[in-house]
Amino acid sequence: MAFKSGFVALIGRPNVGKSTLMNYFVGKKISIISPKPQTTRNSIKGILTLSDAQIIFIDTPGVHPPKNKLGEYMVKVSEKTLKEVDLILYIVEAIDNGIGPWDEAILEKLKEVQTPKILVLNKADLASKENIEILKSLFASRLSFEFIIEIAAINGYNCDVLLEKVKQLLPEGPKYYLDDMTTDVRESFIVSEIIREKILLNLSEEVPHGVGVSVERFSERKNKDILDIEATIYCEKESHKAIIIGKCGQMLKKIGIQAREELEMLFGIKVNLQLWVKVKKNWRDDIAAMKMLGYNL
Ligand code: GDP
Ligand code: MG
Ligand code: K
Repeated sequence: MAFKSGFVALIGRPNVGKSTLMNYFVGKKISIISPKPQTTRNSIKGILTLSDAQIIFIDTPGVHPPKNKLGEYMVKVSEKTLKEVDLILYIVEAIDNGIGPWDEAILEKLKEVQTPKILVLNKADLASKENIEILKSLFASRLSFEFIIEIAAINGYNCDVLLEKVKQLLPEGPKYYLDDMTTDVRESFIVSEIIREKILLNLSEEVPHGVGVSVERFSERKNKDILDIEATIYCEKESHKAIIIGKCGQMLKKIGIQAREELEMLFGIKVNLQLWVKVKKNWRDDIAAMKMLGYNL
């Protein structure tokens, strides 16, 4: 069978379980890739590579749509994205009793695009069979879906069935991302480059050249809209360490604030950034150290 691949947009109002579903499919491989400006800004991609398919999930429009701001969310669910992806997973809650204003707005938007759509009734673990059937026919009467399926992203119920449907609807295509190109490398590289840039911006030239940044932690806090990032700035001399830290830690604080602001814009989520400074002589000559510092050798 031919290899299939494609981009799948996850849409739905806040808290329906978009991130939980993407995490279920992609697990630890979840990635936040440097967005191309204009197009996929703030969208989070999770890449699932299987033997016969590669599925790139896009949690659109951002990791965390502004809560209770329907208008803003709908503006960000760009028609362009919905038209460009290969498949739309529209997620609602199986416990819903009817179609609320968020879903009315989403349905309106979806009417305008020809992209194949699957309606996913998530949180089936909390819903009655009757309610699931009522919702299925209610939504089917409003819009045509390729499939309608109930799942529970929290425990994986029916998720394998959903995955099969997704694969079925994807076009034949190439592997857009290499298997072994772990996306963690990409995201930590982006983070280290941003921190390095802020060091360069704030310090005289001789210090930044001897500086490398290693990202030790990059994780989204469970059920919170916060990304925890911990990184160590390596430099070659004690005197450089003192300069980077600055008087009473002022310089490091400034670098940290600037880096954090940029990371928050990039990832579209609040960032808790912790920075350390360590001396490691001749780190640039040391391949192992380079790898540790995020250079993909
Ligand atoms: P998002 O805003 O659409 O990304 O929603 P999240 O993935 O952040 O999930 C919102 C909340 O719903 C979290 O507390 C999840 O643990 C919970 N949740 C997600 N999927 C399920 C499910 O299948 N069953 C139950 N009971 N809870 C779920
Ligand atoms: Mg989410
Ligand atoms: K979260």
